[in-house]
Amino acid sequence: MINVIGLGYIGLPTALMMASHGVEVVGTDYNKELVATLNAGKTTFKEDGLDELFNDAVKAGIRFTTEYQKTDTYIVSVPTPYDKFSKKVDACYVVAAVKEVLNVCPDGATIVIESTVSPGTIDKYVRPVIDRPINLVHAPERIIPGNMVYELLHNNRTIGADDKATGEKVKEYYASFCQGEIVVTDIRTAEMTKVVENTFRAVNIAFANELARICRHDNMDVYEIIRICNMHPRVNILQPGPGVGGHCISVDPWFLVGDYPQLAKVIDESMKTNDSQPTFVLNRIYEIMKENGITDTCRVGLYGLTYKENVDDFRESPALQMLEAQERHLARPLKCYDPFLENHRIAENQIFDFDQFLDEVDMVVIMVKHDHIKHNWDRLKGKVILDCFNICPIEGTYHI
Ligand code: SAJ
Repeated sequence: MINVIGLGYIGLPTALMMASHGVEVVGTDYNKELVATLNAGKTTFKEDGLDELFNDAVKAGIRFTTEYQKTDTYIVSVPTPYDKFSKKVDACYVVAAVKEVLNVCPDGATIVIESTVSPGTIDKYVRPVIDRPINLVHAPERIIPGNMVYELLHNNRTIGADDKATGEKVKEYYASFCQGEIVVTDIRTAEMTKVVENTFRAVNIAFANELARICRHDNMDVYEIIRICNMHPRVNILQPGPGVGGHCISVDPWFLVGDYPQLAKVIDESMKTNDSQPTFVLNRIYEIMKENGITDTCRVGLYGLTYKENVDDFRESPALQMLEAQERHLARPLKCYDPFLENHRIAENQIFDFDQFLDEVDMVVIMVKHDHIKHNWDRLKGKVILDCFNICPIEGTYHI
C-alpha cells in the first residue's frame, strides 16, 4: 500500500492516478476540511479530467484521512514555500512530513519525495533526520497546471534513489500509470534536473522578453522575427509576455542563483529580466495612454489576473506584480478583471462582472491568454488595446 502525504495540486492527482491503476492508496493530509471534502465525494480544485479520475479512484477503493499510515512506501508531496527576499526554498514541510512518517513506518520503508526542492536539500535537511534504515527517493513532479491529468499519464519521469533496486521498485509504482519513459538515477541528479528544466524555460522566456524590448526600441515586429527564426531546424525561441508567474519557472531558477551566485550569471540576469517585465509593460501602458489622451489610470483595465491561461492560480502572477509596481509609483490602481476569479478578490480595483469592466475602461490590457478573451473580441472593439501575447485580431492593437 502507498501512503500519499499531502493532497494538493500534485499529491491528489498522483494518488488518484495510482489508485485508479490498481495500486492500493491511502491519501493523508493534515487539513481536516480538505479530507472531509474529498470524503464527501468532491475534488478540491479544477483540472481537465480530474473529476473522472477521482470517481475511478473512489471506485477502486482509495481512502482519505488525516492519519499517517503504517506501510512500506510513502510519497511526500507537500508544499515547499519560497522566500521572495532570500530566494531560498523552505523545506520545513518536507522535513515535518518525513518526521511524521518516521513515527509510524517500519524499518526498510521507502520515502519518496515529490515536492520540488533545491539541489542538495535531501542531503542537507532530510537525511539528517533519518535515524533508521530507510530508503530515500526523489521523484520530482513535472506536470503543468491546466493539463495535469494528461501530463501525468504521458510525461517522462525521473526517479533518484541511493541504490538501483530501490529506484526500480519505485519505478514499478509509477509505471502502473505512466506511459512515458522513467529514468532511474541518483538523488542529487534528480533534484538538479527538475530545477534545470524550469531554468531552461525561464532563460528562454527571458531571451524572448529581451528581444521584445530590443524590437520595441527600434519598432521591429518581435513576433514575426521569432516566427521566422523558429523555422530554423535548431532554433526554438519561446514567446515574450508580461512576465513570468506561477510557482515553478519564476521560482526554481533562483535556487541556483542563491547557491552559486558567482557561477549562475546568465540565470541571474534572465530572472531579473523576467522580474522586470511587468514594469516594462507598465511603462508601455503609460506610453499608450499618453498617445491616446487617456489621463486616468482608472480607465485602464487589466484583462486576466492569473499567472497563465485557463487556470485560477494567481501565484506570482505578472498582473499582480504589475499592480504592486504601480502601487510603489503611488499611481491610482488600474482596474482589473478575470473570468476565473469572479468570486475571489485579489486586487483592490478588481471588477467581478465583465460588462461592468468594459463599461468602466477605455483601454484594455490583455494579460493572460484565457479562452474567455478569445470568445469576446467583438466586445473589445472601440477600446484601446494592449495585447501582451499577440493574440488579438483587432486592427490597431498595440503590442509590448
Ligand atoms: N510564459 C511566457 N512565455 C512563454 C511561455 C510561458 O511568458 O513562451 C509565461 C507564462 O505566461 C507563465 C509562466 O511563463 O506566466 C510559466 O508558465 P508555464 O506554462 O511555462 O509553466 P508552469 O510554471 O505552469 O509549469 C512549469 C512546467 N515546466 C516546464 O515546462 C519546464 C511544468 O512542466 C512543471 O511541472 C512545472 O513548471 C513545475 O511544477 O515545476
